[in-house]
Amino acid sequence: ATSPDVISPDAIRTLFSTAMSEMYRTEVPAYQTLMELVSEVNEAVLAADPAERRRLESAGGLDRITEERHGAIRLGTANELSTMRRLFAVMGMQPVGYYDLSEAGVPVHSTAFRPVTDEALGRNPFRVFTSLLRLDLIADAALRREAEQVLAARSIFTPGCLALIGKAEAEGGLDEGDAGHFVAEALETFRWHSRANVPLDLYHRLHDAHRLIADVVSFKGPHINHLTPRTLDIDAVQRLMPEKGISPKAVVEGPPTRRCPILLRQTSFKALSEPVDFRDGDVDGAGGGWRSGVHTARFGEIEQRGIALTPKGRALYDTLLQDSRRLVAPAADGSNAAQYMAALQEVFAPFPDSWDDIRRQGLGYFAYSLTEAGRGTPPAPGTDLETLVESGLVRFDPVVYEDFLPVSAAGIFQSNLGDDSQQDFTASPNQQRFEADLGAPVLNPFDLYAEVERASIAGCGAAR
Ligand code: OOG
Ligand code: NI
Repeated sequence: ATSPDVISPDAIRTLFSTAMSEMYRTEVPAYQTLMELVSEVNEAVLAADPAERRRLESAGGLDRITEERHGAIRLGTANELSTMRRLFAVMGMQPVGYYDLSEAGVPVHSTAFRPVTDEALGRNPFRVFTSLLRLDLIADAALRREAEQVLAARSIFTPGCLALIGKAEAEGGLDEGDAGHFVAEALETFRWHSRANVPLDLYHRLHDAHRLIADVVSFKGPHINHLTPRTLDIDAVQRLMPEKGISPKAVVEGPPTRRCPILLRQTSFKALSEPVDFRDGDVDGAGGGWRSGVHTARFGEIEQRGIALTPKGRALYDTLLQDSRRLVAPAADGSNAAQYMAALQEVFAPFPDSWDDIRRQGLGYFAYSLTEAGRGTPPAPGTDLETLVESGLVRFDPVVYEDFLPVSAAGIFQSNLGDDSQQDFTASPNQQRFEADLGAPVLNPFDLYAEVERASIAGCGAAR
């Protein structure tokens, strides 16, 4: 039974995302600089485009833009992943989508924990891209066993956090006091640790197998590796970053610049090299002392979100992206960045660039609502949707893409792992294994967008 004092999971999510942002700001000062730049650019965009400001205001999207951010973590074991699922559930975040990154040379597979209803997204869209390390892709069996032992011995959640997750499950939520404690305890899992869990020698061997393995295995917990604010003009932020002393990666991932933004565009700046103390002795700490070294893990990223595409739209996007990359493969050192961006722009020309064309061709999801005229003269239930749109009684707004893109994510990983870490793994998506480790199926993002569209049409009293 749900206790009467439980507060909304959305409120806990907001407490948590605020606390994470504060923590990251003090840990990574460049994040603060980036946040300031993004809010300047967003203000400028809205000042220059009053129509867009009004549209965002009326669609209820303006408030959330300054709040908006996502983060990312990388986990080591099935138990960590399934417990993380329970932790995020306390904050109303569900696993959505399956991303296989082995294909792109990164030995992980991932999901995004996020709110799933329109209402919850409107309150606070905070999400966490969560990857699980795939030790099965590591060739060296002895090293794999060593890594497994280190991971098996760590516990990334505080006892207090585990107790409160259990309490939330048993009582259908947390009251205000418990929610505050829960957020403080959960934050510990995401904190940076400047003392490694392993001796320097093992760190080097893990690092040689893949930098990502060292990042996951060597530490006490899955430090949050970036927090990403949302911008309304990613090209402007990319251009202005160097002026603020931040050097961005060479190319913006995702679709090209367009009038009608689709899916997700992302760029990041390089990870910081941070001092770390490694154990001097063996894994058990025998030997006593510490040796200093460095580790590169944490970075900054920005994103611009566009319309969620239908399976048909997404297939077109995937084809065009592949075509552009066949024409010009973006070099890790950025030497052909301009050619790549030009090729992208050119190859994407066939993708319609007006909301109405995107809608008519069934490429994107839209939310329908009654216009002022429509509210004045409510249409008879079951009136044909197109008729209502044509007669100006119903309007449509693009549904925002709330998820991630595997090729882009791989580009973000790569740019932060360093150019030396390009490695070939056999592509081996294994959603079944991922879901078994997660302890639940992942939700299908297309179903969620289709439901938003369907509900909006029903809300207008229209039929399709
Ligand atoms: C995650 C990289 C992917 C995104 O926004 O696509 C990502 C990671 O580096 O752990 O953050
Ligand atoms: Ni990210």
